[in-house]
Amino acid sequence: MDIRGPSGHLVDIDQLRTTAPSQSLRRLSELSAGHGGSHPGNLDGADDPVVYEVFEWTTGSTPTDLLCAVTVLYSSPDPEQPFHTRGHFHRDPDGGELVVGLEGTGRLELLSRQGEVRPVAIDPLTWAQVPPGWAHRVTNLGPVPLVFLSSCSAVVGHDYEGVPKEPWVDDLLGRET
Ligand code: S6P
Ligand code: ZN
Repeated sequence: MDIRGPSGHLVDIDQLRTTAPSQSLRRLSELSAGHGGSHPGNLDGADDPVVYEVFEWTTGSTPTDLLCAVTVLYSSPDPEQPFHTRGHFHRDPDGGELVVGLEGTGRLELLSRQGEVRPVAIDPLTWAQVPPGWAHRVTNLGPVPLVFLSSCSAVVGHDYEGVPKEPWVDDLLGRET
């Protein structure tokens, strides 16, 4: 069974922009430390390109409600400096997360409070788990947008304090694993 739509993609980004109730994006300048800040635009030719867009749905706002998010992480024009999401801890120390790759390839990166880093490959229709208490970000290691779905408690909360902006993984090493 082929579950791709008429465009040949699992995910229709234009439709997400039309239908998702909550939407946000991050530009290169907001993520600067690991990105150098001098890439050509990848989305609209701007000097400060969109690195990723996030589309979110929630079932409510209690601890038993769920958050579902689709992130579209664009491909960097410089393979030496792949695009990644900012990365965060959850404010709820018991709040884990499920990550499912939809399109493209890359890496989920887990970072403990003690500085341990665990890379996990992200491929289409593969899943990975963020254990409670670990910071997490995703890096796009391919030539096309990396689209992934995340699911966690709706009230898990995002904590960006103490999360380094610099790369957590040596990307040349990361691609060999
Ligand atoms: C939510 C989940 C994702 C990220 C999104 C953007 O818990 O981990 O939806 O929010 O990928 O990442 P960041 O680090 O900018 O929040
Ligand atoms: Zn998260």
